[in-house]
Amino acid sequence: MKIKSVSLDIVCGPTSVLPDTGKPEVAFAGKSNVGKSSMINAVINRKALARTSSQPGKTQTINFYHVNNEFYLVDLPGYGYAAASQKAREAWGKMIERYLQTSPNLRSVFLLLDIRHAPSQNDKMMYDWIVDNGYQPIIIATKLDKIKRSQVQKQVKILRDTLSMPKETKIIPFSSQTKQGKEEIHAAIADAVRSIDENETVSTSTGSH
Ligand SMILES: Nc1nc2c(ncn2[C@@H]2O[C@H](COP(=O)(O)OP(=O)(O)OP(=O)(O)O)[C@@H](O)[C@H]2O)c(=O)[nH]1
Ligand SMILES: [Mg+2]
Repeated sequence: MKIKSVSLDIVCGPTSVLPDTGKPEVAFAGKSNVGKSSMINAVINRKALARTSSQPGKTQTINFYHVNNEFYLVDLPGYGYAAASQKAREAWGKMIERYLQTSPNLRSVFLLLDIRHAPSQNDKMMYDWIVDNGYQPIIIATKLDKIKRSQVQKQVKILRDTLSMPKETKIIPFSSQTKQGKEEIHAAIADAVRSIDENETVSTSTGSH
């Protein structure tokens, strides 16, 4: 995939009206600090268009990056941010839920999981939430550079087993430092963008998507 242009077009907070962009959207979910914004920067070949931080809780809005005037990459705020107030966490949950449930353009949801750790209860909840909304998440196993190459398969299996993922679920090990896995993410995004609109599938086929 060639990145010709990219701009941060839309930023939504908890009280914003969510936009109907009219273009395919691909969203990235995952716990705070897992590397969502870093991954988006790597994927769009920018150093710091998406703001990142070593402190969790950096992204607190839903940010829509317009790529090639063709589709949107959607950076979601991270969950499980311990220092956030109960009220902020609820607002976060409602905002993400509203987006997942109502976006007419969302084609695919990627769930980012740290390759070093077994998924948490929050990860499990997010995974189930994505599935319950009718999407089969693509998993990005982040911070690949932090483990030995010999550990990769074992760690991927832990992710798969802990969340009881079906065999066909794609897991892409990725490092935003070395950019390993970037081409696979590009291909998965391109597939999602080209796919038939999920909502159209509902109305014309079996009723599930
Ligand atoms: N070694 C290494 N560090 C990474 C990688 N990806 C992200 N990081 C670091 O992890 C920290 C968090 O990265 P972010 O991209 O801001 O994480 P986020 O998921 O967007 O976090 P929130 O916005 O809080 O939800 C930063 O210090 C990054 O430099 C990676 O692949 N390898
Ligand atoms: Mg972020």
